[in-house]
Amino acid sequence: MQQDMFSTHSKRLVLQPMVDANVLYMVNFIDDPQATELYQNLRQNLSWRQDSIKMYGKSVKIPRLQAWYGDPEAKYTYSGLDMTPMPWNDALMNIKYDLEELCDTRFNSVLANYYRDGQDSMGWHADNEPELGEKPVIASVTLGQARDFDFRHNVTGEKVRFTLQNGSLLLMKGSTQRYWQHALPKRMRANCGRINLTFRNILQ
Ligand SMILES: O=C(O)CCC(=O)C(=O)O
Ligand SMILES: [Mn+2]
Repeated sequence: MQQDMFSTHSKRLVLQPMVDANVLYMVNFIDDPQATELYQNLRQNLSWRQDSIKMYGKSVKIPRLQAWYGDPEAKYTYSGLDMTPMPWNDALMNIKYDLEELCDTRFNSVLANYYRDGQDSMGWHADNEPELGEKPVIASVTLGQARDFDFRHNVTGEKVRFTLQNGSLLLMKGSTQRYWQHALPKRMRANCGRINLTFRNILQ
């Protein structure tokens, strides 16, 4: 009994019941006040940029700001954008170390996304670029406004929704990227900002 009571308050990575996937969720990877402080720090101090992508021959601004940090060799092509990493700062490096210990994996880069409000979003996609390898481990940390995050199975169309909380960690492993896409839909009522950090390992 006692142990159960404690375990609900301890930090736990919980395996999610999804077929063809290996998804784990931890509500409080970073405690609330610390996560909010980190949100403010990163919002002010990361080198945010708003990239454009070509759609039907037209240049369209993506609906969020992004920044790419990592080891110098961790170059990445994302939606046709060539991302050369900026050097790690202390805050990102500390999170990376904590994640590497928790997940027993190496990460050499992080894509930071800043959703300024509920109008900012990310469409359906999988993190399946060849430079991530066959079964990438992707550690996704949320700071700031809680937002819905959807998965959709490529074959059955099954949908699974998470509401990613301030300070939470979503870990995607195994064949998750092969069988499922994910998206961050717009939310009219979300009027605060959210930063998402997806730690990745780019293969050389
Ligand atoms: O903001 C999120 O939670 C998702 C970000 C994402 O899917 C990505 O960066 O590839
Ligand atoms: Mn993604």
